[in-house]
Amino acid sequence: MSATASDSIMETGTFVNCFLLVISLVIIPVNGGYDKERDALLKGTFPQDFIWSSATAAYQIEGAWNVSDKGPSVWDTLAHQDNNRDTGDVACDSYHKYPADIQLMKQMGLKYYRFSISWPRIFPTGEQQDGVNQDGVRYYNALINELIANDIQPMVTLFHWDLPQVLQDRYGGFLNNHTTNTTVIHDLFGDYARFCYQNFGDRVKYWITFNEPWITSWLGYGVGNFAPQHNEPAEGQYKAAHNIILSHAKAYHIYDDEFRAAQNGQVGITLNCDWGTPKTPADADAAIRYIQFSMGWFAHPIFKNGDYPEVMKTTMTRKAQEEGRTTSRLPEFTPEQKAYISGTGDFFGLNHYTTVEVIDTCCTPIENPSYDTDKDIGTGHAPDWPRAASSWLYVVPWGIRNLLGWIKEEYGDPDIYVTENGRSDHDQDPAIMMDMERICYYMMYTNEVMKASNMDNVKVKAYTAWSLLDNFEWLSGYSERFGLHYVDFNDPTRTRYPKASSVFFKQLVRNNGYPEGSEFTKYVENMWYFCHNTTEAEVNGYTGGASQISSLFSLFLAIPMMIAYSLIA
Ligand code: GBH
Repeated sequence: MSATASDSIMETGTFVNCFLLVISLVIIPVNGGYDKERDALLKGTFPQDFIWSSATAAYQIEGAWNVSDKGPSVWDTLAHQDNNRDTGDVACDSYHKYPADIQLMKQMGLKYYRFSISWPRIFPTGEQQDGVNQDGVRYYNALINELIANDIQPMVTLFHWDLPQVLQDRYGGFLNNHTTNTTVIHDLFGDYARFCYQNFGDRVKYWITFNEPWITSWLGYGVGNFAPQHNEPAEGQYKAAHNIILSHAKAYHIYDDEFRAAQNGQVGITLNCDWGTPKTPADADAAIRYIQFSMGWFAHPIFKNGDYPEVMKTTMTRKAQEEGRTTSRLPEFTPEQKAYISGTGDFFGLNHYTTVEVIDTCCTPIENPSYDTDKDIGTGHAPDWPRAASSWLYVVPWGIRNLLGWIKEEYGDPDIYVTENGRSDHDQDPAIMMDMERICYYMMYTNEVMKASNMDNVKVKAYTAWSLLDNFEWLSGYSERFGLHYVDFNDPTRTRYPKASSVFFKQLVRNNGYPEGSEFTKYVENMWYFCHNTTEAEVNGYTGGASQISSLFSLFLAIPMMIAYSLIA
C-alpha cells in the first residue's frame, strides 16, 4: 500500500477520531470497575518461544466463491437466500490478494498465521470420489509456500463452518446418523483431513480440526440462525455435537496413525468460551454449569475422559424424566467411542472474547425444551462493562485469566493456544483508523494472558488476534469490523490499510510482552488508566490529573507511530 493512500485516510478519519477521544476523556463517567490489584499492569515478558499470530477464516476473507470447480458451502447458500444480505462472494478477495495479506503480517513481525481451508474448495461436493478441485489445492499450496518464504508458520483450521452444501443435502450434514458407529460424515471429514495432511502436512505443523463446534451445533443445527439453519433446539445441537466430536477424533487418529511419525506436527481443536462469573455467591453452581454446557460439552470428552461433563449428563437425565422421555436428549457414547475420543488433542485451542454474569434459574420444567433452557441459567452483564460494536461483546479483560486458569485445573494443564481474541468496531464514516479501543482491548487482554502464563503457570503458548483484516462477520455482514487492518469493501481492489492497532500489535510482538523499562511499556503505562476507563487519581487516591495528561500525550504518540508504519508499509 502507498503512504499517500494511508495518509488521506488519516486526514479524513484519524483527526476526527482524535477529537472525539479528547472530548470523551473529559466526559467519560467514573466507573467503579477498576480493581487495583486485579487490574494492575504486569510488567515482564512472555516465554521466549511464545507464538504471536493473527487469524482469519476462508469464507470470511477469500471471496472467489465459485471460481473453477469450487462447490457451494452452506454459507454460500445462506448468503444468497435473498438480495438484502451481505455475502462472502468477494469478501477481502484474499483468494487473489493473499500476497498482500502476507506482507501485512510480515510488517507486523508475525511469525504465525491461522487461516482455514474451505472444504468445498478442495472437494466440491465434500466427497473425494466425486472429484478434487485442483485449483483449490494449488491455491492453498501457493498460500502456504508464500507464508513459509516469508518465515511465517501456517496454523490451519480444517473446518471454520463452511460445510459443503452437498453434504448437507445428501446426509443432513452433522445430523447424519448420530447414534451409529458407521456415520458417513465422520468418514468424509476423515477423508478430507487425510487429503489435507497428505498435500499440505509437509509444511503445516499445526492443525485445528474444528473451529468452535458450539457455533455449528447450536447456531447451525439447534436455534438455526447460522448455516445450515436447521431449527431443532431440543435435540439438533446434541446430535450435531456428537458427530463433530467423533469426526474430530477420527481426524486426530488419522494423523496419529498415518502422518505423525513423518510429519511431526500437532492436532487440536478450537473451542469458544465466554467466562461465566456468578452474579451472587448463590449463582456459583450456575456459572460452572454455563461453562460445562458450552466449552465442557466438547472439552470434557476430548481432554478429560471421552464423555460429556457429569453435570450435563445428570441434568439431561433429570430433564428426560420431567419430560416423560425414555431416553435423554443428550446422546451417549459407547465405551469404544469414549476410548477413541479421549486424549485427542495435542493442544487446547481457545477462542475467547467476553464474559457474562450468570444467575441460577434452576429448575422449572418447561413445555418446549431447548439447549437454552436445559442449562437452567440466565445471563447478563455488569453495568460498568464497556461494550464493543458486536451486541454480545463486553470488554472484561480479567475474564480471560480466570478462564485460562479454569482450563488448566479442569483438563490437566494442557498446552493452550489462544486462537482468537479481539474487538469489533462499527462500520462508520469516517473509518475508525485510530482504533484506540482496540489497542486498549489488546493491551488489557494480552496483559491478563501474561498474568495467566507468568503468575498462574498456565501453559499458554500462543496468542492470536482476531482478525488480521476486517472481513465478513457472518450474520452481521460488513457492519462490524474486527481487523487490525482496514478493508474498503466498496473499493474493487480491496486495498488494505493498517489501523493504529496494527502498530501497537507490532510493538507488542517485538517486545514479547511488557518488559520493564522499554519505551513500549512506558507508552502502555501512560495508557493504562485511560484504557480501563478510570483515572490514576481514582485508583491511587491523589489529585492532579497527571494520568489524563499523559493519556492525551500517548494518544498523540500513536500518530507518529502510525505514520512511520505507513511509510514502510
Ligand atoms: C468467532 O466466534 C469466530 O470464530 C469468528 O469467525 C468470528 O468472526 C469472530 O468470533 C467474531 O465474531 O447468538 O447470534 O448473538 C466468536 C464467538 C459466539 C460470538 C456466539 C458471537 C453470539 C452469536 N461467538 N456469539 S448470536
